[in-house]
Amino acid sequence: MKNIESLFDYSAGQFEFIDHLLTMGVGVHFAALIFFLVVSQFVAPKYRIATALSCIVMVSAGLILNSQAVMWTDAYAYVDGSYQLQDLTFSNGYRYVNWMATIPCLLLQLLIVLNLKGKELFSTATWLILAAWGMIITGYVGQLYEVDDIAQLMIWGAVSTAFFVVMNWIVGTKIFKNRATMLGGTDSTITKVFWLMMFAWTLYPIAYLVPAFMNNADGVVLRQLLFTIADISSKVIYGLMITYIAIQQSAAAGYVPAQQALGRIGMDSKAA
Ligand code: RET
Repeated sequence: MKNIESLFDYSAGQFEFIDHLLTMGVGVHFAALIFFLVVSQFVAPKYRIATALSCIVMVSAGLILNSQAVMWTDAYAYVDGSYQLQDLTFSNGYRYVNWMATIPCLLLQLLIVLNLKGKELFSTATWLILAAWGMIITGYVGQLYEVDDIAQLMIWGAVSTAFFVVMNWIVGTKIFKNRATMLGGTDSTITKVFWLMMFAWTLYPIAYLVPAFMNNADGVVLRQLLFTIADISSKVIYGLMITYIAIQQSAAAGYVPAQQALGRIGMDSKAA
């Protein structure tokens, strides 16, 4: 199956910009990994899995972006003043497969800071993960047609979007219902998380649709730009907000390391 990246030649500027975007993505995710590892000690055990899940997402995304960057530079060579495809091809399909693991992690960390427990946690997570997998699998199939059959791309994209809407609906209802249980004034932060998700997650279907509205080398550049903004927002910034919420709730629940990290009590105090 072909992808639109294989159809065009790229100017040095276009080619290098994509290489820089992908490489920056690697750097940002691994830098954020160090941050999450260091601050996880300030998060109460009840919420620590949320921060651990961010660490897992950072490793997974950092590695896939590294392989995307290597694949991009391996696939083309500079010939007669432009970058042209050689024996290998570049594919975005690896991203979709990676989402099968990262999206469940992102959703689970949300449910943890929303204080969902027991049966409700299990059933909400199950429905969300099934909807996410339905969205990804149908989207994966659709992107296989992006060169040969735009109608198929649109049909599979529409089915995938139906799953996306269901997933967002569940996310929205849980956030707006459960934010009343949240401690330390974090109910307003979780509302911001909701809008961040709506913004960042919507960039992925726009990137999917690029072959339908910008089928040229600039479209390829735009697609990698959209993916990079989406990745950093939906994983790194999102993870920072989730961990901020986890630390605030830990402090409000009386967890001393969180209170110390927030400067609410001195280093030698035992309690607030
Ligand atoms: C697809 C196919 C076209 C329709 C829709 C899609 C949605 C993709 C999304 C991806 C989110 C990815 C994240 C990754 C984090 O690691 C599959 C592109 C709606 C929402 C958050």
